[in-house]
Amino acid sequence: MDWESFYNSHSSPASYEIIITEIKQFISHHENKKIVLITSGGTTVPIEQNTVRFVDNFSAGTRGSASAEYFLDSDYAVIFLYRSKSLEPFLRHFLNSKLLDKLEIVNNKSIQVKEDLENLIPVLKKYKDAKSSNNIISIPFTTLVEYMWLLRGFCKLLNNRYCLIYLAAAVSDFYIPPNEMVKKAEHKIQSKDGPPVIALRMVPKVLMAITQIWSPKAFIVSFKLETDNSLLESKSKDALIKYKHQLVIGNLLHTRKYHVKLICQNEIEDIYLSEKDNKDGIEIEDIIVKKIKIRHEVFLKMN
Ligand code: 9Z3
Repeated sequence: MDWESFYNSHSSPASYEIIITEIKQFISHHENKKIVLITSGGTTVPIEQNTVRFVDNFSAGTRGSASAEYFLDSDYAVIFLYRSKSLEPFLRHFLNSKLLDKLEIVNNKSIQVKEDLENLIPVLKKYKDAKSSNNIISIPFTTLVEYMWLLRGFCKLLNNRYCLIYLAAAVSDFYIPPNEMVKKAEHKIQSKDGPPVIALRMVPKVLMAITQIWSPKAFIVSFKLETDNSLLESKSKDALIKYKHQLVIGNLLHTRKYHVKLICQNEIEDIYLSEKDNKDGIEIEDIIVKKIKIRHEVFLKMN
């Protein structure tokens, strides 16, 4: 199925028009600022109409949410399109610090911080600054179809060289077309009928539409996730040749927090996070975003 037929056969998510209006307003509010669209987390593909079960793509949302914080530090306005309940910028630090154990109830009336949370003050400050200056807008998705609609809608609004599109979400390559799903499973599939045979179809590659039709003026960064190191460079380069965008970030599932490859037409740059950096609390996304910022600036000068 091509991407046009995909959109024709799947209706837009609830509140789609309202969300698009919000994003339009956000973009016009930041007319003179660089804007980054970050996608984050994994998509789900329901296997039943009334969904109890679904096929999910792995991603905690660390890459996307951490990158969002560093793009804000680098003076970008951020559109954060993320999988509902995956990690969010700033909030992720609180989830990691056993927050509930550090709070106590006072006189059954209020909540007091029992232990030191001072290390989170800079995070909270940055969150408050980003909110009060309206520098970040977060939009959740759950299913592949919601993601596809929102991605297309946002990309069409971001056809500008000041915009950066950073596709960190883990998007399913496979799905079940709605007409096939209805026939098989209008209601929850019953186990007494034995194991269902489910035929998954290919999801159309929308990267071509982003780079060629929806946002050809933007600086576009895609991610390539592999588990086999011997495929990472070649598949990333294939993507660059096919989609003609600016950068692929290659990573392997098990080393993604410590090593990535920035792959463009004529060079490959390895980024490693040293053990010392890791101990000092430095995140690889900080390095990635600094490097991308420089490349985006060069792109702006050249265009
Ligand atoms: C990535 O490769 C991300 O870096 C991760 C981040 C999903 C590995 P976490 O959120 O993980 O920190 O837990 N994202 C892109 C994955 C993807 O589906 N890429 C497609 C592919 O590899 C191309 S669009 O074919």
